[in-house]
Amino acid sequence: MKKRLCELGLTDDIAKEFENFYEDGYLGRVIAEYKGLYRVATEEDDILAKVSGKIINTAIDKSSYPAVGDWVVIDRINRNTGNGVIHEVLNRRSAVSRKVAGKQMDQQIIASNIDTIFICMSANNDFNLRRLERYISIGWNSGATPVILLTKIDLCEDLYRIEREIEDIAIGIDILYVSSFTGKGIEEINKYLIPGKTIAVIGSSGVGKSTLINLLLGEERQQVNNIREDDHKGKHTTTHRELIVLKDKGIIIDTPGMREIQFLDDADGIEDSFHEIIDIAKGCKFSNCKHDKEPGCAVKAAIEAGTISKERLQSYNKLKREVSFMERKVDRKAKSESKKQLILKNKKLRENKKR
Ligand SMILES: Nc1nc2c(ncn2[C@@H]2O[C@H](COP(=O)(O)OP(=O)(O)OP(=O)(O)O)[C@@H](O)[C@H]2O)c(=O)[nH]1
Ligand SMILES: [Mg+2]
Ligand SMILES: [Zn+2]
Repeated sequence: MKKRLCELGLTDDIAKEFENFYEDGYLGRVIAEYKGLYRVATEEDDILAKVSGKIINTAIDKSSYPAVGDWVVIDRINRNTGNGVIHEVLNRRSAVSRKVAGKQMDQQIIASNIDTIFICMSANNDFNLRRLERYISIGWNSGATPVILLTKIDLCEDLYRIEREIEDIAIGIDILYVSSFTGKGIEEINKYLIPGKTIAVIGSSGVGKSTLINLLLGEERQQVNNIREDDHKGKHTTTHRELIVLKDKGIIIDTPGMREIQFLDDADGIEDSFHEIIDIAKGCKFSNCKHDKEPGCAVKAAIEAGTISKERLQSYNKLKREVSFMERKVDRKAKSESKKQLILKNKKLRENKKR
């Protein structure tokens, strides 16, 4: 197999998909995304590329466009002749995505074909358990394995309390406690850095994602915020997603901090991150129990018994409400759009079959 593409995470599976379907074109991986332009790494070179007219014309939504981490078919492997053209996006094996509410509901791919997601949250005053729950549900949704990285532990005075709190909500997830400043916990990260495997680093702005990546890289490659901690609020230092190959340590994707407002999780992710509530709810008398005032509610009983916290249930209910609100909104939009999309989708399927 190709050496450089292997360093970029090429698997037999992807090589096979590429060979079965395409006779023209070359295989590459999207390593950065700018406005309307992508940087694609190929066996020979990194090329700037646009998407083909066909991709634009058959796009169903944002997620039909290439994203960082995607394996794509491109028309050249070196930059001898201007910008390249991306003709196809291979099936995504996994993807971190979020629903974005703009003019219309849209699915945005943050990073694709990833094996592990580092969910970063700082252990200082920004620590927020409810936000962490949201990130975890995005994590489970992706199809990759979420790992929690509690960052900046040098700034934390009561790590013990935070540890207890996280362990309660992050059932079945590895938790690492790190500081890029003191180097504490950084060793532990190594076991996740595996050649050919891709890690996406997500988390709010300013939690130290890029600082950590620079430390793992051993060079100051990613720009980090150098202003004093308190002045930094609200600014995004990393402005675009970028895939970086760590020598012999796999592949890592840096992302700009997400704004909370854009968290619109999928129902599935919520079910995964609150599975202890779902389990307990199986014991409720009514199958459609809202765990509010219904008699025979097992969840309420569990709260009284102290098995789960009241806040945890509130946060679960809140997320569920948001999701159903959004689904209704999307539903209305989808109805008017669905016919058009179905036609396009069928057309795309037919074209793929023909190849
Ligand atoms: N005390 C302390 N500060 C840190 C640590 N890691 C990063 N910082 C500081 O936190 C600030 C933000 O770090 P960045 O790496 O730019 O954060 P980011 O998550 O990449 O932020 P965005 O790119 O905006 O999403 C910088 O001032 C860093 O110096 C740490 O382990 N301890
Ligand atoms: Mg950054
Ligand atoms: Zn109930």
